[in-house]
Amino acid sequence: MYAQLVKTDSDRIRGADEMSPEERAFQERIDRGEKIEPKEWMPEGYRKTLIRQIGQHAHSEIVGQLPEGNWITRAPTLERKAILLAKVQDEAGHGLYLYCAAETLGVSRDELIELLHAGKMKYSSIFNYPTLTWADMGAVGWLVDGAAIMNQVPLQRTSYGPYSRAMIRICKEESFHQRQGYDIMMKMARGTPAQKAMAQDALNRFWYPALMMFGPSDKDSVHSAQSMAWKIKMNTNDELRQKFVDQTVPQAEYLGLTVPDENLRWNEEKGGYDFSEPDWSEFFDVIAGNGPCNRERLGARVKAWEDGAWFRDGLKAYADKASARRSAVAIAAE
Ligand code: BYC
Repeated sequence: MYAQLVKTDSDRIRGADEMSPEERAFQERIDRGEKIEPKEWMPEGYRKTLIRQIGQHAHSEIVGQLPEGNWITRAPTLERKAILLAKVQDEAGHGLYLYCAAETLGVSRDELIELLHAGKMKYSSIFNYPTLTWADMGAVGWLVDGAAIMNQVPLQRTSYGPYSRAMIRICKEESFHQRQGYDIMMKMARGTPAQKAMAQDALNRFWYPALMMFGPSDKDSVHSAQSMAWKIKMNTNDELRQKFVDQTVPQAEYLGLTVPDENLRWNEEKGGYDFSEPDWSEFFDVIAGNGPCNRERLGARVKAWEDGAWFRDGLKAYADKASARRSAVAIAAE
Protein backbone atom coordinates (compact mmCIF):
# COMPACT_ATOMS: atom_id res chain seq x y z
CA MET A 1 0.00 0.00 0.00
CA TYR A 2 2.88 2.35 0.86
CA ALA A 3 4.30 2.10 -2.63
CA GLN A 4 0.88 2.85 -4.10
CA LEU A 5 0.26 5.81 -1.85
CA VAL A 6 3.45 7.66 -1.28
CA LYS A 7 6.21 6.55 -3.61
CA THR A 8 6.50 8.55 -6.76
CA ASP A 9 7.33 6.46 -9.83
CA SER A 10 10.21 8.66 -10.73
CA ASP A 11 11.50 11.99 -9.54
CA ARG A 12 13.15 12.71 -12.83
CA ILE A 13 11.70 15.87 -14.35
CA ARG A 14 10.00 15.14 -17.64
CA GLY A 15 10.63 17.44 -20.55
CA ALA A 16 7.66 19.15 -22.23
CA ASP A 17 8.07 16.78 -25.22
CA GLU A 18 7.65 13.73 -22.92
CA MET A 19 4.45 15.05 -21.36
CA SER A 20 0.91 14.24 -22.41
CA PRO A 21 -1.21 17.26 -23.46
CA GLU A 22 -2.92 17.10 -20.04
CA GLU A 23 0.41 17.12 -18.21
CA ARG A 24 1.64 20.03 -20.33
CA ALA A 25 -1.48 22.05 -19.59
CA PHE A 26 -1.10 21.24 -15.90
CA GLN A 27 2.55 22.36 -15.86
CA GLU A 28 1.55 25.59 -17.62
CA ARG A 29 -1.01 26.30 -14.90
CA ILE A 30 1.69 25.74 -12.25
CA ASP A 31 4.10 28.00 -14.13
CA ARG A 32 1.46 30.74 -14.26
CA GLY A 33 1.16 30.54 -10.45
CA GLU A 34 -2.37 29.10 -10.43
CA LYS A 35 -3.52 27.03 -7.46
CA ILE A 36 -4.55 23.42 -8.02
CA GLU A 37 -7.73 22.43 -6.19
CA PRO A 38 -8.81 18.94 -5.01
CA LYS A 39 -11.25 17.92 -7.73
CA GLU A 40 -9.08 19.12 -10.60
CA TRP A 41 -7.00 16.84 -12.80
CA MET A 42 -3.43 16.33 -11.60
CA PRO A 43 -0.62 13.94 -12.57
CA GLU A 44 -0.47 10.86 -10.36
CA GLY A 45 3.11 11.74 -9.34
CA TYR A 46 1.99 15.18 -8.14
CA ARG A 47 -0.76 13.62 -6.03
CA LYS A 48 1.58 11.02 -4.53
CA THR A 49 4.31 13.55 -3.78
CA LEU A 50 1.79 15.75 -1.99
CA ILE A 51 0.42 12.83 0.02
CA ARG A 52 3.97 11.92 1.04
CA GLN A 53 4.98 15.46 2.01
CA ILE A 54 1.73 16.60 3.63
CA GLY A 55 1.33 13.24 5.41
CA GLN A 56 4.87 13.38 6.78
CA HIS A 57 4.33 16.96 7.77
CA ALA A 58 1.11 16.04 9.63
CA HIS A 59 2.87 13.16 11.40
CA SER A 60 5.70 15.53 12.40
CA GLU A 61 3.24 17.88 14.08
CA ILE A 62 1.65 15.03 16.02
CA VAL A 63 4.87 13.26 17.02
CA GLY A 64 6.32 16.72 17.67
CA GLN A 65 3.99 17.11 20.63
CA LEU A 66 5.85 14.40 22.54
CA PRO A 67 9.23 16.04 23.36
CA GLU A 68 7.49 19.18 24.64
CA GLY A 69 4.48 17.44 26.17
CA ASN A 70 7.10 15.73 28.30
CA TRP A 71 7.76 19.07 30.07
CA ILE A 72 4.23 20.35 30.69
CA THR A 73 4.06 18.96 34.23
CA ARG A 74 7.55 20.26 35.01
CA ALA A 75 7.36 23.80 33.60
CA PRO A 76 8.86 26.14 36.21
CA THR A 77 5.85 28.49 36.66
CA LEU A 78 2.10 28.43 36.12
CA GLU A 79 2.51 30.95 33.30
CA ARG A 80 5.15 28.83 31.52
CA LYS A 81 2.93 25.78 31.95
CA ALA A 82 -0.07 27.54 30.37
CA ILE A 83 2.07 28.80 27.46
CA LEU A 84 3.61 25.39 26.81
CA LEU A 85 0.23 23.68 27.03
CA ALA A 86 -1.18 26.10 24.44
CA LYS A 87 1.79 25.53 22.15
CA VAL A 88 1.50 21.74 22.31
CA GLN A 89 -2.24 21.99 21.61
CA ASP A 90 -1.48 24.18 18.60
CA GLU A 91 0.74 21.40 17.21
CA ALA A 92 -2.18 18.97 17.48
CA GLY A 93 -4.29 21.48 15.52
CA HIS A 94 -1.59 21.75 12.83
CA GLY A 95 -1.57 17.98 12.49
CA LEU A 96 -5.34 17.98 12.02
CA TYR A 97 -5.36 20.73 9.34
CA LEU A 98 -2.67 18.80 7.50
CA TYR A 99 -4.43 15.43 7.70
CA CYS A 100 -7.52 17.18 6.31
CA ALA A 101 -5.44 18.67 3.47
CA ALA A 102 -4.05 15.19 2.69
CA GLU A 103 -7.56 13.70 2.75
CA THR A 104 -8.56 15.98 -0.15
CA LEU A 105 -6.09 13.91 -2.23
CA GLY A 106 -8.01 10.68 -1.70
CA VAL A 107 -6.21 9.12 1.25
CA SER A 108 -7.84 8.68 4.64
CA ARG A 109 -6.38 9.81 7.94
CA ASP A 110 -6.57 6.21 9.18
CA GLU A 111 -4.49 4.98 6.25
CA LEU A 112 -1.83 7.62 6.91
CA ILE A 113 -1.72 6.81 10.61
CA GLU A 114 -1.44 3.10 9.83
CA LEU A 115 1.57 3.80 7.62
CA LEU A 116 3.19 5.90 10.34
CA HIS A 117 2.65 3.23 12.97
CA ALA A 118 4.02 0.54 10.66
CA GLY A 119 7.20 2.62 10.25
CA LYS A 120 6.45 3.06 6.54
CA MET A 121 5.99 6.81 6.58
CA LYS A 122 8.45 9.27 8.03
CA TYR A 123 8.16 12.21 10.42
CA SER A 124 10.74 14.91 11.04
CA SER A 125 14.10 13.61 12.27
CA ILE A 126 14.25 16.32 14.95
CA PHE A 127 11.67 14.65 17.16
CA ASN A 128 13.90 11.64 17.69
CA TYR A 129 16.14 13.62 20.02
CA PRO A 130 15.43 13.78 23.76
CA THR A 131 14.46 16.94 25.68
CA LEU A 132 16.60 16.66 28.81
CA THR A 133 16.27 20.04 30.57
CA TRP A 134 13.91 23.00 30.72
CA ALA A 135 16.32 24.93 28.48
CA ASP A 136 15.49 22.39 25.78
CA MET A 137 11.99 23.89 25.67
CA GLY A 138 13.65 27.18 24.80
CA ALA A 139 15.91 25.58 22.18
CA VAL A 140 13.03 23.66 20.61
CA GLY A 141 10.83 26.76 20.33
CA TRP A 142 13.66 28.98 19.10
CA LEU A 143 15.47 26.58 16.75
CA VAL A 144 12.96 23.88 15.81
CA ASP A 145 9.99 26.18 15.33
CA GLY A 146 12.40 28.73 13.80
CA ALA A 147 13.50 26.14 11.22
CA ALA A 148 9.87 25.10 10.69
CA ILE A 149 8.87 28.71 9.91
CA MET A 150 11.78 29.11 7.52
CA ASN A 151 10.50 26.08 5.61
CA GLN A 152 6.79 26.81 5.93
CA VAL A 153 6.56 30.52 5.07
CA PRO A 154 7.42 29.79 1.41
CA LEU A 155 4.99 26.85 1.50
CA GLN A 156 2.16 29.35 1.91
CA ARG A 157 2.69 29.89 -1.84
CA THR A 158 2.80 26.18 -2.67
CA SER A 159 0.76 25.16 -5.72
CA TYR A 160 -1.80 22.92 -3.97
CA GLY A 161 -4.63 25.10 -2.60
CA PRO A 162 -5.57 23.21 0.59
CA TYR A 163 -1.90 22.83 1.63
CA SER A 164 -1.09 26.48 1.03
CA ARG A 165 -4.14 27.64 2.99
CA ALA A 166 -3.31 25.33 5.92
CA MET A 167 0.19 26.83 5.93
CA ILE A 168 -1.07 30.38 6.37
CA ARG A 169 -2.65 29.66 9.73
CA ILE A 170 0.13 27.32 10.83
CA CYS A 171 2.78 29.97 10.16
CA LYS A 172 0.98 32.54 12.31
CA GLU A 173 0.98 30.12 15.23
CA GLU A 174 4.57 29.00 14.62
CA SER A 175 5.74 32.61 14.97
CA PHE A 176 4.30 32.72 18.48
CA HIS A 177 5.99 29.38 19.22
CA GLN A 178 9.35 30.63 18.05
CA ARG A 179 9.04 33.79 20.17
CA GLN A 180 8.10 31.83 23.28
CA GLY A 181 11.17 29.62 22.79
CA TYR A 182 13.44 32.62 22.36
CA ASP A 183 11.91 34.19 25.46
CA ILE A 184 12.80 31.09 27.51
CA MET A 185 16.36 31.21 26.13
CA MET A 186 16.61 34.92 26.99
CA LYS A 187 15.55 34.29 30.60
CA MET A 188 18.01 31.40 30.93
CA ALA A 189 20.88 33.21 29.22
CA ARG A 190 20.42 36.21 31.51
CA GLY A 191 19.93 34.08 34.62
CA THR A 192 22.49 32.48 36.93
CA PRO A 193 25.72 31.01 35.46
CA ALA A 194 24.16 27.55 35.86
CA GLN A 195 21.07 28.62 33.90
CA LYS A 196 23.21 30.16 31.16
CA ALA A 197 25.24 26.95 30.96
CA MET A 198 22.01 25.00 30.60
CA ALA A 199 20.93 27.26 27.71
CA GLN A 200 24.33 26.79 26.03
CA ASP A 201 24.10 23.02 26.46
CA ALA A 202 20.64 23.00 24.84
CA LEU A 203 21.96 25.04 21.89
CA ASN A 204 24.91 22.64 21.57
CA ARG A 205 22.63 19.61 21.38
CA PHE A 206 19.92 21.08 19.12
CA TRP A 207 21.99 23.07 16.60
CA TYR A 208 22.93 20.28 14.20
CA PRO A 209 19.62 18.36 14.50
CA ALA A 210 17.87 21.68 13.65
CA LEU A 211 20.06 22.04 10.52
CA MET A 212 19.07 18.49 9.53
CA MET A 213 15.37 19.43 9.54
CA PHE A 214 15.79 20.97 6.07
CA GLY A 215 16.64 17.57 4.61
CA PRO A 216 19.80 16.23 2.97
CA SER A 217 22.13 18.49 1.01
CA ASP A 218 20.87 19.36 -2.45
CA LYS A 219 23.12 16.83 -4.17
CA ASP A 220 21.47 14.03 -2.13
CA SER A 221 17.89 15.32 -2.22
CA VAL A 222 15.83 12.85 -4.23
CA HIS A 223 12.64 14.83 -4.63
CA SER A 224 13.65 18.51 -4.73
CA ALA A 225 13.95 18.99 -8.50
CA GLN A 226 10.54 17.57 -9.40
CA SER A 227 8.87 19.05 -6.30
CA MET A 228 10.19 22.49 -7.20
CA ALA A 229 9.07 22.15 -10.82
CA TRP A 230 5.58 21.43 -9.45
CA LYS A 231 5.93 24.21 -6.82
CA ILE A 232 5.24 21.68 -4.08
CA LYS A 233 8.54 22.93 -2.67
CA MET A 234 9.51 26.54 -3.23
CA ASN A 235 13.21 26.35 -2.25
CA THR A 236 15.94 23.75 -2.12
CA ASN A 237 17.00 22.23 1.20
CA ASP A 238 20.38 24.03 1.15
CA GLU A 239 18.84 27.42 0.34
CA LEU A 240 16.58 27.23 3.38
CA ARG A 241 19.36 25.89 5.63
CA GLN A 242 21.55 28.85 4.64
CA LYS A 243 18.75 31.34 5.36
CA PHE A 244 18.16 29.71 8.74
CA VAL A 245 21.84 29.98 9.73
CA ASP A 246 21.99 33.60 8.58
CA GLN A 247 18.94 34.48 10.63
CA THR A 248 19.80 32.48 13.74
CA VAL A 249 23.47 33.29 14.34
CA PRO A 250 22.80 36.96 15.26
CA GLN A 251 20.02 35.76 17.58
CA ALA A 252 22.52 33.47 19.36
CA GLU A 253 24.97 36.38 19.63
CA TYR A 254 22.27 38.56 21.18
CA LEU A 255 21.72 35.86 23.78
CA GLY A 256 25.47 35.76 24.48
CA LEU A 257 25.57 32.09 23.46
CA THR A 258 28.01 30.38 21.10
CA VAL A 259 26.92 28.38 18.06
CA PRO A 260 28.84 25.08 18.34
CA ASP A 261 30.66 25.39 15.03
CA GLU A 262 34.35 26.31 14.75
CA ASN A 263 33.95 26.92 11.03
CA LEU A 264 31.20 29.49 11.37
CA ARG A 265 32.32 32.65 9.59
CA TRP A 266 30.62 35.54 7.82
CA ASN A 267 31.40 35.33 4.12
CA GLU A 268 31.27 38.84 2.69
CA GLU A 269 31.32 37.62 -0.89
CA LYS A 270 28.27 35.39 -0.64
CA GLY A 271 26.56 37.64 1.90
CA GLY A 272 25.95 34.76 4.29
CA TYR A 273 27.70 32.55 6.82
CA ASP A 274 29.97 29.66 6.00
CA PHE A 275 29.12 26.84 8.37
CA SER A 276 29.77 23.14 9.01
CA GLU A 277 27.41 20.58 7.54
CA PRO A 278 25.66 18.32 10.02
CA ASP A 279 26.84 14.71 10.27
CA TRP A 280 24.80 13.25 7.42
CA SER A 281 25.46 9.66 8.43
CA GLU A 282 23.72 10.45 11.74
CA PHE A 283 20.80 11.98 9.81
CA PHE A 284 20.32 8.93 7.58
CA ASP A 285 20.58 6.69 10.62
CA VAL A 286 17.87 8.68 12.42
CA ILE A 287 15.47 8.64 9.47
CA ALA A 288 16.08 4.91 9.09
CA GLY A 289 14.59 4.49 12.58
CA ASN A 290 17.78 4.34 14.65
CA GLY A 291 17.87 7.72 16.39
CA PRO A 292 18.03 8.09 20.17
CA CYS A 293 14.22 8.20 20.64
CA ASN A 294 12.67 6.64 17.48
CA ARG A 295 11.32 3.57 19.24
CA GLU A 296 10.02 5.55 22.21
CA ARG A 297 8.25 8.11 19.99
CA LEU A 298 6.56 5.57 17.75
CA GLY A 299 5.72 3.40 20.76
CA ALA A 300 4.00 6.38 22.44
CA ARG A 301 1.94 7.10 19.31
CA VAL A 302 0.87 3.49 18.85
CA LYS A 303 -0.11 3.27 22.54
CA ALA A 304 -2.13 6.50 22.32
CA TRP A 305 -3.92 5.15 19.22
CA GLU A 306 -4.73 1.84 20.89
CA ASP A 307 -5.79 3.47 24.17
CA GLY A 308 -8.15 5.76 22.23
CA ALA A 309 -9.89 2.93 20.34
CA TRP A 310 -12.84 2.81 22.78
CA PHE A 311 -13.46 6.51 22.26
CA ARG A 312 -13.39 6.27 18.45
CA ASP A 313 -15.72 3.24 18.66
CA GLY A 314 -18.08 5.23 20.89
CA LEU A 315 -18.12 8.19 18.52
CA LYS A 316 -18.78 5.91 15.55
CA ALA A 317 -21.58 4.04 17.34
CA TYR A 318 -23.20 7.38 18.23
CA ALA A 319 -22.81 8.69 14.66
CA ASP A 320 -24.30 5.44 13.21
CA LYS A 321 -27.22 5.62 15.62
CA ALA A 322 -27.85 9.31 14.89
CA SER A 323 -27.79 8.68 11.15
CA ALA A 324 -30.20 5.69 11.50
CA ARG A 325 -32.52 7.96 13.55
CA ARG A 326 -32.39 10.68 10.87
CA SER A 327 -33.23 8.11 8.17
CA ALA A 328 -36.20 6.82 10.22
CA VAL A 329 -37.51 10.39 10.70
CA ALA A 330 -37.11 11.09 6.97
CA ILE A 331 -39.02 7.89 6.05
CA ALA A 332 -41.80 8.72 8.55
CA ALA A 333 -42.13 12.23 7.07
CA GLU A 334 -42.58 10.90 3.49
N1 BYC B 1 13.24 14.20 8.67
O1 BYC B 1 14.45 14.34 -1.34
P1 BYC B 1 14.40 14.96 0.01
C1 BYC B 1 7.38 21.17 12.94
C2 BYC B 1 13.52 12.36 3.89
S1 BYC B 1 7.12 19.86 11.97
C3 BYC B 1 12.82 13.00 8.18
O2 BYC B 1 15.11 16.25 0.18
P2 BYC B 1 11.80 16.25 0.31
C4 BYC B 1 7.06 21.17 14.36
C5 BYC B 1 12.51 12.62 2.79
O3 BYC B 1 11.18 12.41 3.26
C6 BYC B 1 8.34 20.02 10.68
N2 BYC B 1 12.93 12.66 6.88
O4 BYC B 1 12.86 15.06 0.48
C7 BYC B 1 6.13 20.31 14.90
C8 BYC B 1 12.95 11.62 1.75
O5 BYC B 1 12.54 10.30 2.13
P3 BYC B 1 11.29 9.53 1.42
C9 BYC B 1 8.02 19.20 9.51
C10 BYC B 1 13.48 13.58 6.05
O6 BYC B 1 10.49 15.74 0.76
C11 BYC B 1 5.91 20.30 16.27
C12 BYC B 1 14.46 11.64 1.89
O7 BYC B 1 14.73 12.10 3.20
N3 BYC B 1 8.02 20.04 8.34
O8 BYC B 1 7.89 22.05 12.40
O9 BYC B 1 11.90 16.85 -1.03
C13 BYC B 1 6.64 21.13 17.11
C14 BYC B 1 15.16 12.53 0.86
O10 BYC B 1 14.92 13.92 1.11
C15 BYC B 1 13.91 14.83 6.50
C16 BYC B 1 7.68 19.57 7.15
O11 BYC B 1 7.36 18.41 6.99
C17 BYC B 1 13.79 15.13 7.85
N4 BYC B 1 14.20 16.30 8.38
O12 BYC B 1 12.32 17.37 1.35
C18 BYC B 1 7.56 22.01 16.57
C19 BYC B 1 7.68 20.59 6.01
N5 BYC B 1 14.39 15.51 5.43
O13 BYC B 1 10.05 10.35 1.74
C20 BYC B 1 7.77 22.06 15.19
C21 BYC B 1 7.24 20.01 4.70
C22 BYC B 1 14.27 14.70 4.37
O14 BYC B 1 11.57 9.49 -0.05
N6 BYC B 1 8.23 19.14 4.14
N7 BYC B 1 13.74 13.53 4.73
O15 BYC B 1 11.27 8.17 2.06
C23 BYC B 1 9.25 19.53 3.36
O16 BYC B 1 9.46 20.70 3.11
C24 BYC B 1 10.12 18.46 2.75
O17 BYC B 1 9.45 17.23 2.83
C25 BYC B 1 11.52 18.33 3.43
C26 BYC B 1 12.28 17.18 2.74
C27 BYC B 1 12.33 19.63 3.22
C28 BYC B 1 11.41 18.02 4.92
